[in-house]
Amino acid sequence: MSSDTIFALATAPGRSGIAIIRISGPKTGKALDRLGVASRKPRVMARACLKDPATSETLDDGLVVWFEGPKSFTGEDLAELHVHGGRAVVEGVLAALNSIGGLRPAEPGEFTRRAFDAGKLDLTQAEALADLIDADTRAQARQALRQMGGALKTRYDDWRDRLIKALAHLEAVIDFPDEDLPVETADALWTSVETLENELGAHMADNGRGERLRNGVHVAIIGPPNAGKSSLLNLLAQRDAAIVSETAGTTRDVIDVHLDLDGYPVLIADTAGLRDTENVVEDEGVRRARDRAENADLVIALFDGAIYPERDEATITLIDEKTLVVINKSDLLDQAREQERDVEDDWRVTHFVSVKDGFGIDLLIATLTQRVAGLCDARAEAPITRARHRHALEECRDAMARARASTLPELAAEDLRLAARALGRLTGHVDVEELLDLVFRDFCIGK
Ligand SMILES: Nc1nc2c(ncn2[C@@H]2O[C@H](COP(=O)(O)OP(=O)(O)OP(=O)(O)O)[C@@H](O)[C@H]2O)c(=O)[nH]1
Ligand SMILES: [Mg+2]
Repeated sequence: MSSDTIFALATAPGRSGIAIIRISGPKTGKALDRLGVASRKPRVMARACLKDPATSETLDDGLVVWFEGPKSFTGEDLAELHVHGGRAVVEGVLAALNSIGGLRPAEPGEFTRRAFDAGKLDLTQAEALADLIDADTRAQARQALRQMGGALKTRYDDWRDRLIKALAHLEAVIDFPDEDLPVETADALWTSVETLENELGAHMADNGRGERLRNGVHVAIIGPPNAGKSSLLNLLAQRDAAIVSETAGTTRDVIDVHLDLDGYPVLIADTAGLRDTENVVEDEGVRRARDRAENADLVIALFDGAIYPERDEATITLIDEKTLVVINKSDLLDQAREQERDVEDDWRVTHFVSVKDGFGIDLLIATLTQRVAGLCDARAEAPITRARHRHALEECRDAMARARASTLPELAAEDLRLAARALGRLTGHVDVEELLDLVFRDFCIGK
């Protein structure tokens, strides 16, 4: 473990009421001495006048908390300086810390890395901490908090323990073929591997809920030109994100907007109206629109009510289970047309709306929210939140399947070892070095 003492601004840079500077490492106490901070009562905030070690000039009148290792986030001696969040104050204190021998600015994610090295958290918890800091919506924060509390760690550790136990049994069978091992040892071990495989399979068959909640649900608005797609996007975004005009073919690029639907993160895309065109730019827009529709979790197919019941074939062909069919401009539909809509069931119309007068919009948002929640709703248990987890779990499952199918016990043992190692990589138990950089790279300085 590194013996450097590190420091960094832990709060966002820029002006603020309060800024927090964190120091961690063996020289933390010395750093406090040099700043003129006397209090060493653990986990108690103390008022302190911070002085420049070189000039004794007052840098700030703030608060300091001292955490004596190992009872700290990093497991080392650690202090937090709560100072006034002006640029001059923060820079003054950071410069003062930098002037103290044995102290250096922290690398991105270094505090959390030290917490990991000290065994304060495993990799899934470190990732959850990053997710919590990045969480934009309540549901994302809830998921991150649950994972940070060890929901994934507990499960993966348990699986790994059971695999290692099965491996130990198998090795006993290999090493002592002539001993009087209970006959059921071999049977029991394979039953337990099969049970594990099933549990793993169930955990993986989560339809990507956790990853979706972490990344946001992708929704695409598609439809013929002039249907009001951009108007709908602007209404949902509550701002003029996309240009609206009566000219068909206005939107060319895909325009993405982030929405928070009842705590669920959504990335909604406005796209170019679908039509055949000679214009190369518009044609590229149409290609991108189709591409988005294909890759989206949910699609809103928006039709132009001004020409209803005439329908746009290009859009109709894209309708599938993930599509909400919406007719816009219902303000233009007369009574007769409204009755007609009841017969048109092959359209699979779910909503008539008018972006212009707001008709049906609340219901559309409610349906959208419900569908979004259904796609990423976290059940009580913790779902997989990253592709990294999924890859390791796949590797583990495949290795277990190979082990069970193997006719040579020695080969089966090797596969069980690989399976356990895959789980170990998830939590950071074995083979972690190359992974650590990957995981901590996403952190910013001060975490
Ligand atoms: N009457 C009526 N007009 C609407 C409604 N919604 C949109 N419009 C109008 O329809 C026209 C086209 O709207 P846009 O939002 O630009 O349509 P679009 O689907 O994005 O069109 P493209 O980008 O060309 O594919 C504009 O003049 C809007 O003001 C509505 O509910 N009722
Ligand atoms: Mg548009």
